[in-house]
Amino acid sequence: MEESESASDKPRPWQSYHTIYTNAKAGMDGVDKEKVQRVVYEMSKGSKYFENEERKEAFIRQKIEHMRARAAKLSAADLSHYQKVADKRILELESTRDLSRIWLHVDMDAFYAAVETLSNPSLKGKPMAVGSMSMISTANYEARKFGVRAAMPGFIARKLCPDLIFVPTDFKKYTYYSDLTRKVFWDYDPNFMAASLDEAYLDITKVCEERSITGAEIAEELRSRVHEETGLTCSAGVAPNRLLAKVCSDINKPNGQFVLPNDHMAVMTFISSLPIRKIGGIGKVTENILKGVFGISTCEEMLQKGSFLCALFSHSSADFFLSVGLGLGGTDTPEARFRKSISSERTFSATEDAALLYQKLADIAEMLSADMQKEGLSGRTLTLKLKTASFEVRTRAVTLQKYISSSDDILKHASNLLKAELPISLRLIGLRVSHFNEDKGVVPGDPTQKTLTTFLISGDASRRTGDDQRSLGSDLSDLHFISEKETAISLDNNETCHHEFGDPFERKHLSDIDDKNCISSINACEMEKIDELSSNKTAAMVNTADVKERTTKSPKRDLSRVSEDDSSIQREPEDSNPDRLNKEPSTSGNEEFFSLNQMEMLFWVDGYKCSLCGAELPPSFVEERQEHSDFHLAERLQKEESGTGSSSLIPRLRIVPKDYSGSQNRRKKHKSAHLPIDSFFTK
Ligand code: TTP
Ligand code: MG
Repeated sequence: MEESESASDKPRPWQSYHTIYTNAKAGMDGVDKEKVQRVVYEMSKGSKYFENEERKEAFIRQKIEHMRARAAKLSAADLSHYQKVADKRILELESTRDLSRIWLHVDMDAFYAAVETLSNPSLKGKPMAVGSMSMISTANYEARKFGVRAAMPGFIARKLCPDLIFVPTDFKKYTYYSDLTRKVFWDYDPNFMAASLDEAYLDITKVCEERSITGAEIAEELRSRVHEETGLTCSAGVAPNRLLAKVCSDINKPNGQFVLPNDHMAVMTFISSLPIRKIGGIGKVTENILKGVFGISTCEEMLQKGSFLCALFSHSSADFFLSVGLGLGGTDTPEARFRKSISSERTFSATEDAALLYQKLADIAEMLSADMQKEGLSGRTLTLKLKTASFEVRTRAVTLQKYISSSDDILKHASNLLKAELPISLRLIGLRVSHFNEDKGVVPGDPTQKTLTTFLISGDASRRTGDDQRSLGSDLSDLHFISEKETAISLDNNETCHHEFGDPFERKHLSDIDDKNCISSINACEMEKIDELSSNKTAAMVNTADVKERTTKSPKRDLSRVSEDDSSIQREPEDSNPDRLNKEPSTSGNEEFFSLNQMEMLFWVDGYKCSLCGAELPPSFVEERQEHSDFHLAERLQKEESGTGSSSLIPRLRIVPKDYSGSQNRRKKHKSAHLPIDSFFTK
């Protein structure tokens, strides 16, 4: 009956209701998109979530109109000028093309779901999702046929697929299997870059050369070795750069691979018809704007519309778009990316003897200081890396007001960072200094995020009960200027590779504009030059005094006040990113400001764990993360207003199949605390 209704001539309001849920992931090609749209529409209609989605849609429409008007105002002379600018830039970018490296991107298939199926083979062939009725982390390929996908509320998924089996998340298991895959990756590239638990970038140039073997052969071999070691399948993409390798790994999912040869023609042909949405960093909003304003649907069209892009977007955004049009992407090796920092680390047998740990720290500080002095370096950001006895990698950082290089200074600040972690059993300690004195970093400001900021802050850490919600950490995720460097955070052994080097070609070109009515954020608007000005004017700033007061409720948050002379907020500047939406006013007197970066850190504990429900979403899942925080806020507002949480958006039941009821307690502890609505808004 539902089907026939959708086929009738009745108005179909859901057709213009686009959420992340209707964006296909691998395995969803044959899905009835309209049906998914309708179910999502009907299930959320009238809810706060729905209202927010509508506001976001309206905002995008307004944005498109606004940009169209600006584009229409460009005179022939303007366009001819910008055409020259674009042509020049295209030539410059083209000259940076490096076809000498072979990159492999590997991504596990339906990772969490596949791991769960390994431990319970009875799930095989049945539609299942990992997560709960409120949110699912992923779905297996059987469930995807129904339109069920990651980051979708479980009750919507269940509506789409009534037989859907829910399995609670078990991060320990995923980490265990992730470690097994990483051991395999290591054999092909010891400097591999892990982007999340289930994906990694490997520079396989050397191994291909050494073994006189093609990228395709390495991909085959690596995939079968991963399968042997784990029983899980993965997919791989091989290409001349990381951006393309990632696109390629999705092409033949699941359990497949796609190779794009290191050949200029092949790259251009590949890119010519590639939909822009396939590119990491181009999400729904960017896609809508590019399509709606300039009619750009494929990567190649970025080049054709170069004059408009150069006229209307900031330099770095225009560069990114033109690079996409040329099929360029990051090719540098991890070693090269270390140039912006200097580090030293030591592995030892696991110990929890604090005195011993301090001694090791002192040795490392000594070595690091010697290296820095050899190179005449001093830096402002100090990062402590720890690997626990159970192989969990954590990083904690502090940005200081003065540059340091002496072992005494390094040790003093490093000790403070370590102290906050004790007691702890460690097998590795590392120290890194970055933000060197020749850097001209400007820390990002807080563009108009009053509402969301306060919401995130009020997601009170002291109420959280997840396993390791230790601190704000050093994690550098800034949803709005995410570059590849941030994609590893503390999930992996190799995470330090990612932190300090902006990769202009893998930046997520997203930003938030939070107009007062919009619960959450809208992406992509940072791209527009005009917004840089307007949002500066309206930037809402949150006094950290207030925040500090709240954070002191949680002893685990003390890292935000490491010492008197430290800047109280953990941040690492992104000097490589010239496209700041807001230049933060210098922090004079007692005034300090929260940037989006810090907001992100507050919401995403350790850079990847949701502070409200414990779901783990690394920064590479930009859209999913945004959707997730939107969802929580809508959920809370909804509950507040309805008193009982009676809306269709808020599931009252948590359905977990009997077999898994044992794990229910574990999930319960992730349930969010409910705060009064006032706490979400700055009065
Ligand atoms: P993905 O690689 O995006 O998804 P997947 O591995 O489940 O499926 P496939 O790659 O075959 O398309 O994400 C990896 C894991 O990250 C996923 O299994 C669960 C987790 N995750 C979330 O928790 N929330 C999310 O929104 C997404 C997208 C992933
Ligand atoms: Mg995957």
